[in-house]
Amino acid sequence: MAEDRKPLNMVRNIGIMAHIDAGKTTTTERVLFYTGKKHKIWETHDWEADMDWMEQEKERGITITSATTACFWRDHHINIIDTPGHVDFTIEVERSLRVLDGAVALLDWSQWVEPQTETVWRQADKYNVPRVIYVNKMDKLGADFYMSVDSIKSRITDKGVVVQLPVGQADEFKAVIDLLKMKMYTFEWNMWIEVKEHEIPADMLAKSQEYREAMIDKVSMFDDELAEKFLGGEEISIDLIKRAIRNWVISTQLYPIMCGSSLGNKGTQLMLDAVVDYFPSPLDRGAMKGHDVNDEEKIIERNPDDKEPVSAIAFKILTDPFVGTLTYVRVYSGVIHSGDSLLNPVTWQRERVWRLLLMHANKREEISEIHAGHICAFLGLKDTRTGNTLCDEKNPVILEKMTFPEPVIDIAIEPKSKADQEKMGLALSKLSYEDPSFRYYTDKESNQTIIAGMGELHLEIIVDRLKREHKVEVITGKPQVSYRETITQSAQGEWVFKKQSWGRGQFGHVLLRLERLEEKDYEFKDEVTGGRIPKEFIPAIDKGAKETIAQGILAGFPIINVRVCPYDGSYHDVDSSEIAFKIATYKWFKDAFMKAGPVILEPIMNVEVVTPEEYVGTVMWDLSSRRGMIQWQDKRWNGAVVRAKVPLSEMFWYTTDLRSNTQWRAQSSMEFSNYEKVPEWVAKKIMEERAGAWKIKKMDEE
Ligand SMILES: Nc1nc2c(ncn2[C@@H]2O[C@H](COP(=O)(O)OP(=O)(O)OP(=O)(O)O)[C@@H](O)[C@H]2O)c(=O)[nH]1
Ligand SMILES: [Mg+2]
Repeated sequence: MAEDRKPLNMVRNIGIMAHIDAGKTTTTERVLFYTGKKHKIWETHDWEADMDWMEQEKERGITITSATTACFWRDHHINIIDTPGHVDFTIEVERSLRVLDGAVALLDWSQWVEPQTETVWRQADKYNVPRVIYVNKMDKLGADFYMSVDSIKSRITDKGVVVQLPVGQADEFKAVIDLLKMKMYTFEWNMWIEVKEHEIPADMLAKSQEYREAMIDKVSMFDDELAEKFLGGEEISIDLIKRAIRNWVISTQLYPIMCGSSLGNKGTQLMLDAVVDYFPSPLDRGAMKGHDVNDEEKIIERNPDDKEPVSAIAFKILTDPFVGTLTYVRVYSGVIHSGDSLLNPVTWQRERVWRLLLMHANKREEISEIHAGHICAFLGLKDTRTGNTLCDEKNPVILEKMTFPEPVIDIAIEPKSKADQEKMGLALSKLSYEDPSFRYYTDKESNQTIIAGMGELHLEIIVDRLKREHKVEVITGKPQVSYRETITQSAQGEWVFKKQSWGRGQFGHVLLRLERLEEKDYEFKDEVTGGRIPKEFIPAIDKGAKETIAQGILAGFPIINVRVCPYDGSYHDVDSSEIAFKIATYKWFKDAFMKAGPVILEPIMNVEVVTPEEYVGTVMWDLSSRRGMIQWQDKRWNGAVVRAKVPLSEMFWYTTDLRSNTQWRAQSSMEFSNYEKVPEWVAKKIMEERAGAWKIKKMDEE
C-alpha cells in the first residue's frame, strides 16, 4: 500500500446502504468491475460474487455480514463497505455507518421508499453521514423516477436535489442525463462498458432545463457566488455548481439524487464520479471527537493526521478458521505499524497488533503500516470488542461509542450429543463476540441455553454457523419474545445482611439508590464516601447488581435502563466479606426495584403491509386485533400500504395468516421499533406463565 498511497484528500470511505434486495451487492460488484478490480461481471446469486462470500450468503442470495473492499477511481482510493439490507442484520449497518465518511443510499425504484430505507436513513442521520441517493433498478417494471422523487421528499428528506434524469423508464430506460454538464450518457457494451457522451435529445431538453434550474436554485441558496450569477443570468461553470453541491453534501444539508440500473450496466460510473466529486475525504470530515478516559465531560479531539497520537475504532470482529480473530478498524489519527502495542482504554488492556491486513471481502493483503483515515483489519488482538477505541498508550482517549440494538427474539437450544455440549459454550461465546446484537444465557428455571437475536432469520443463521463453522449440532425450540423489565421512577433501598453460623459470621450493609437511565442498559455509580464501605467490597456490590439484573425480578427477564448508586452502608471488621455484600445487594436490589414502579417491556415492531385495495379493511382489522396501532395508509402503484406498530408477541405466523386472508396477494415486512410497557393484563399473564413468584422466592433463599 505504501507505494500507491494517495494523499488523504484523495481517499473516500463509503458504504452502500438500503433495504433488502435493492441491489447493493450488485452495485458493489459492478464498481469493482468498472474500477478494474475484477475482470468479469458476476451476479449476486453466482458463486463467484466476491462481496457475498459466506456460504449462507451465496445459498440465499442475500448479504448477512458487511464486507469491505477497496478500489481506485479517477486516481482516488475508495474504501467500500457493502452492508446487508435485511432488518435482522441491522447491527452491520450500524457499525459500518459509525466509521464511514459517506454513504450511497440505494433505492429500488419499483418499490419506492421502503421501511428499511427509512431506518438506514435515520441511522445515517444519527452518525451525521453525508449521502447521495442512487435510484437503482430503473429498468424494472413500475420504475417511476418522478413519483419516487416525491416519495423521497415525503418519506425521508426534503433536502434531496435531482442532479440526473433518466431517459426512458422501466424497459425503455436507455440513458442518463447529467444536469450539471447538460449532456446525455449512454453505456455501451464493447468488450467493456463504455460511457459515451451525447447531446440531450430534443424531447428531453425542456424537462432537463426545468430540473437544472430547480437544482441551481436549490444549490445556490448555500453559495453566494452561485446565487449572484444565477440571479444575474450569467454563465455558471460546472466547477462552481460542483463546489456548492460538495460543500453542502459534506455538511449533510443536501443529498444529490441520481439514477441507474446496476444490473443493466447503466449509471454506476456516474455514481462513482459523484463519490469522488461530492463525498468528503477524511480531511473534510475533520477531527473525531472523544473524551478523557476518566472524565466523560472532558472532550478530546483527534485530527486526521499521521502526526497525531494514534486513535482508532474497532468496528467489526470476525473469527477466521485459519488466521484467528480479525478486528476491523478505522484509524482516525496517527500511524499504526505491525508489531505496535495499543491501549484499549475501555478494558484498560494493552493489545499487540501482530499483523495488518487490507481486506477485499474475505481475501486479504498484508501491509506493514496503516495511516490516519484508512480502514484495515488487525490480527492478534485478544480482548477488543466492537465499538472499543484503540489508542496510543501515552495519549489515551475514548472515541464516541456506537449503539447496539437489543435482541427481540429468544430461542431455546439443546446440544444433540455430549460432544456438542462440550463445544457449544465456546462456540456461542465466539459468535456473540463477533455480533453484539446476539446474546445467549442459561435460563435458571429450565436450565436451558437461550439464544437471543434480532429475528428468526438472525437466529437461524447463528444455528447454521454453529453447525458449519463450529461443528456443533443443536435442536431448537420455538421462538419466544424477549421481554425486559425496568423501573419507571427512582427508589432507595437498604439492606443489612447478617448471619451468625458456628464460626465466623457474615455482615454486609448497603444503602443504595436505583435510578432510571434512558440511554444505557446499566450503570454503576459508587457514591460511598469516607470508607464507610471499604473499597475492596465495592466491586462485589456491582457484581451482585449485575447478577440480579441478568436474572430479572418480576418474571425472570433481564432488567434494563437502571443506574445503581450505593451511597452509604457499614461493615464489620471480621465478619464482612465480598459474598456478604453481594447478598446484601441482591436483597436491596429487589427491595428498591419493587418500590420503583417496575414494569415488563415488550418489543414493538413497525409493520408494513402492501396489499391489493380490496383487502385493506381486512388487513387493518387483523392488525388491530393483534393489539396493533395503525399509523397511516397510502396508495402505491402496486396497491395500498398500511403501516402499524404491533407487539412482536402478536406477530408470530403473521405472514401465513396474511396470505390466507388475502389469497396470497399481500406482502408484509417488519422491523424492530422500540420497547414498550406491556398492558397490565398481559403482564399478569406473562408473570403467571413464568412463575415469577417462584423465582423471587428462590433468590431470597440464596
Ligand atoms: N432489474 C434489476 N434487478 C437488479 C438490479 N440490481 C440488482 N438487481 C437484482 O436484485 C436482486 C438483489 O440484488 P443484490 O445486489 O443481492 O441486493 P442487495 O441489496 O445486496 O441485497 P441484500 O444484501 O440481501 O440486502 C438480484 O436478483 C439482482 O440481480 C437492477 O438494476 N435492475
Ligand atoms: Mg447484498
